[in-house]
Amino acid sequence: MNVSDRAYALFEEQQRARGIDLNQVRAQLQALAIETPSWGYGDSGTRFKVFQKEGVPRNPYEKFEDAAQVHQVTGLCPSVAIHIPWDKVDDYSKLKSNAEGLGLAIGAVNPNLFQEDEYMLGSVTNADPAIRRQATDHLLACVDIAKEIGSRDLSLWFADGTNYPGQGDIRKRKAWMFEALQAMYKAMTPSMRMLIEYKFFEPAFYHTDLADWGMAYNYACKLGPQAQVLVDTGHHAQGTNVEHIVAYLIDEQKLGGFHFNSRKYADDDLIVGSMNPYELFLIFYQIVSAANDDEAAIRSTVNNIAYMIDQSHNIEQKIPAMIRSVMNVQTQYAKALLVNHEEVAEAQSRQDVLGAEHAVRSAYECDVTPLLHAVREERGLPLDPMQAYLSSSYGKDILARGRGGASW
Ligand code: AFD
Ligand code: MN
Ligand code: MN
Repeated sequence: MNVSDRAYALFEEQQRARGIDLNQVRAQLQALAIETPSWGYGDSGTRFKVFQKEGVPRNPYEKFEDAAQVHQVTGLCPSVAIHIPWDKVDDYSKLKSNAEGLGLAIGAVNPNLFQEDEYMLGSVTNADPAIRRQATDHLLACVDIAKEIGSRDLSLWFADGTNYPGQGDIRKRKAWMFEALQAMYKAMTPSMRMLIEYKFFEPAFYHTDLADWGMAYNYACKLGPQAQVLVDTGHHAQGTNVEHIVAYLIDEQKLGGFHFNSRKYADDDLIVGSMNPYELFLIFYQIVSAANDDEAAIRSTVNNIAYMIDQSHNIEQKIPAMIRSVMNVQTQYAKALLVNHEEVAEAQSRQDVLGAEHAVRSAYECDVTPLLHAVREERGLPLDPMQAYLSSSYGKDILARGRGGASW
């Protein structure tokens, strides 16, 4: 037995003692897929400056090439989300077949309604009907793109909001938002989903038209079963119990997807799991526990959650930052799969507060390295994806692209 086999055998024994069957855990880990965003590979910055880096993709095709590197070493990222018009191309079927050639699929289509000058005072909520029409037409154009490339999910985030009391009519804007969403919803095919994202601040600071999960949930309910809520982990006030929101939305069959990132103060582009890995673990604990629910509809909600990264890295190397991010997600998911739910339930029924807390925390405290190695080995993936990427020549080769690549 070599070292890694010995480590795995020991791990398996420890988990057996905790009542965990690793065969099931391994199958669940093999099924994990995390979408990466095309905009995470381009140049980005703060609101003060977009930094131009050497080697950044110059077009959507090159963004997919970089994304393929992340998938190649991690085996976790078979699809890439696109942002329109940032990833606008003449021929979407060509973009699709190119992606397929790289072993990738095009994932969620993200309409962009915050780039044009017209949208300064709002897009779908603008007081000018012509601007609202323009914004709605863009949403409809994105449905057509999704049809052409066979994407299931349309992810919607709006920069709409106001900076001053009285600047806009909040109730009118609410109705206008619904009108636009409804027009889009009606244009979708039965297999498509609309994922509605919320954010309580930025770029508007007095009010945001879609400020929290309750507003997103309300629109999703009014629209119908193909509309669900997207939880961007960085879009909450400090101290918000995100896993509670997750559990609640799953229970209402309204959780459609995640944008993973980490938010320290106001920015949400930091690497997921870098600052608060326990929160990420607790989010997955809720998901894993719902995955075992008696009700089929709850299980199906969980099985259809779209896991996506939403990060644009400014000071990090872009491809390694994406690798780090998806590995952090995989690690916390692996730990959550080690929770013994019977032990938790028994402690809960005894009203044993510390016993229940221990049952959850003890899974987090397991070192899952041997498990992740085994899962990677099973698929012929490098045991250390980061090291595999860094020791390849890809990072150096792309420097030939020069500076001044695509930016958001
Ligand atoms: C911005 C928003 C939001 C959105 C993303 C892509 O904060 O997270 O998902 O752009 O549109 O980062
Ligand atoms: Mn987001
Ligand atoms: Mn964001």
